[in-house]
Amino acid sequence: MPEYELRHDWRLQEIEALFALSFPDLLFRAQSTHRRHFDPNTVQVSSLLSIKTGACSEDCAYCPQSARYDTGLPREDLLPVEEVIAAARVAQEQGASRFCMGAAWRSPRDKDIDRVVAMVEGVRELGLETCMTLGMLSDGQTARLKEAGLDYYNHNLDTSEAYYSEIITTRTYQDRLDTLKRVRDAGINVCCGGIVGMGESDSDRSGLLLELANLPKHPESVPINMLVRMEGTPLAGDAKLDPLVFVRTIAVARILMPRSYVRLSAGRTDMSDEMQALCFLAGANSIFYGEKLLTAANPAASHDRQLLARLGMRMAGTTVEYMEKASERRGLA
Ligand code: SAM
Ligand code: DTB
Ligand code: SF4
Repeated sequence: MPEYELRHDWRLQEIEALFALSFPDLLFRAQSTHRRHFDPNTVQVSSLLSIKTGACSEDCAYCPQSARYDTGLPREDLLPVEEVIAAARVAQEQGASRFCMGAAWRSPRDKDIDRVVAMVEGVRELGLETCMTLGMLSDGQTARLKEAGLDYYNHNLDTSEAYYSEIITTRTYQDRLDTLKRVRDAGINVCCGGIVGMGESDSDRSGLLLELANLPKHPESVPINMLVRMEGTPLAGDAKLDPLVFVRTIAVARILMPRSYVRLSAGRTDMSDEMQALCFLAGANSIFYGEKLLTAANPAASHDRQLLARLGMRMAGTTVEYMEKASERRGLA
């Protein structure tokens, strides 16, 4: 692979220039990059479960789980481990290869970690990859999660540093970067991306991708979420982003982070099949799969299977190597 492809020294103007390419030029470049590193017809699928819902102390303007907004969302305490394992089993039967568990916390309390660790161990035992998103972590917590065998930790930068304070005031951009560093240093794979369609400028979208691409190591997984305008949140009435700008954002992410999985994440219920096909062409190679994200709707699993079939694409199975490890753990090898 040419060295220039894994850069960590991007300048904002260069990224803005990629966004400014003609749509055919941008998509051709993104698809060419994609093909050098991935099978362009395969999509990794992850399923999500909210393991603790609502009543969150933070003020993220997009989020229905913040205690500050009246969104009518029922709150739920940390789920029992068996309930989480049962949901993971269903996701696996539907074809998911990774199970992502999300909690509406600013950061977990140490006393929550024992149960969270049991969830990671139980889901791994099924032969699924594991991902958690629990907010900010301490060094001790990342060590516990690593020891439990957590594969990925999701913690998003959400937007550019410049626009961040318009969206969240209860924790800083630097707090997020600090957690990402702890996760990376603990040897857990990083899942980090953001949200577009929150009223940010073109330059903010470039700024978000600049931060991601210039991290010391590219995140293994980069979720690009389209804002889901949730009733009762400050952003509920925001104008819809031009779908072609969303596709461009995916394409630029693919060019900047050639070896990362770029996930076409939240917001797919508002996207046509054709728009999603364009996102795959632009280099997206991962989706959230299953009827629900954390609290918002997601396309039906059967619809996604049909869409991939219509496109002649397929879901990536859990890697053989991973399945072998799982059966070894279960003493079946
Ligand atoms: N509380 C933890 C945190 O904030 O890190 C973990 C869960 S939080 C819901 C995970 C991510 O979901 C957020 O960082 C944000 O990027 C995404 N998200 C939340 N609400 C969203 C919405 N309405 N539309 C799109 N993405 C959303
Ligand atoms: C991510 O980037 N998107 C997912 C996952 N990481 C945790 C969450 C999307 C949440 C959409 C709104 C909801 O379901 O509440
Ligand atoms: Fe809480 Fe996470 Fe929602 Fe922010 S995004 S309000 S931290 S659940």
